[in-house]
Amino acid sequence: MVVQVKPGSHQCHRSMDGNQHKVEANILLLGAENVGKSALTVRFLTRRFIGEYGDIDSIYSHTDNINGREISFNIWDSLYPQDSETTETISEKQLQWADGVILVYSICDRSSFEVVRQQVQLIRHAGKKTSAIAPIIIVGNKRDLQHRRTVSSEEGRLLALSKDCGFFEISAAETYHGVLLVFHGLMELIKESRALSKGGAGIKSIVRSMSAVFGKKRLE
Ligand SMILES: Nc1nc2c(ncn2[C@@H]2O[C@H](COP(=O)(O)OP(=O)(O)OP(=O)(O)O)[C@@H](O)[C@H]2O)c(=O)[nH]1
Ligand SMILES: [Mg+2]
Repeated sequence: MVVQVKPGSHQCHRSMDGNQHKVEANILLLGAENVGKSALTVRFLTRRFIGEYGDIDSIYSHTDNINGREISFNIWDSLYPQDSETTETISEKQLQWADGVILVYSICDRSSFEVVRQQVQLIRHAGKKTSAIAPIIIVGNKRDLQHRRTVSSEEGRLLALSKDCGFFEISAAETYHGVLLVFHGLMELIKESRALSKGGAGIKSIVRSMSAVFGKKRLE
């Protein structure tokens, strides 16, 4: 599975970074219903796949150690709005809260891919107005269900490329490792984005450095 990343210039509104300090970030999970947002969240928090998750809209806190550094994740596992009269599928509050976004679709649910296409557009559009561009990773989940696939890897990768997002195809049901790469990958993008907005470095140099970090990877 291919990873292609490019960070934006999101504003940092918390303390952090610097080698000695704890790094903290707010990560928002979006996407249509039933795509595995809760499965990804619970996998990351507990390393387990429990199968059924219920309709929960919650924010979880989780501290991890990456390369000897304490990293604090606040994870908002959202619900896709069921109200058919609502055209806004992402609230302003969610966008203001998020330092980075994980957009999830199921590789065997074409309509969920279209939801991600709309949501990435909404986020980029909102970012243009505020000049705060949150890093995004697009995730094609349920990779174990190859026989029911309706969205090709290429389509997912191309959407991500065209919108300057990272991209992973994973199975939250089958492996913890892929889920870990998604969250850690997004944290890297958030840190780079903060460094960019602090230091005013050229975006191209950051893109190059991120390509060096991620390049093209294969899972499993
Ligand atoms: N085969 C397979 N099933 C999965 C995978 N991830 C999640 N599921 C299943 O898909 C269903 C929906 O998963 P959830 O994590 O609840 O999805 P969600 O996006 O949080 O759904 P809502 O909260 O209702 O919007 C559940 O039955 C999960 O067991 C996966 O990687 N592979
Ligand atoms: Mg859920």
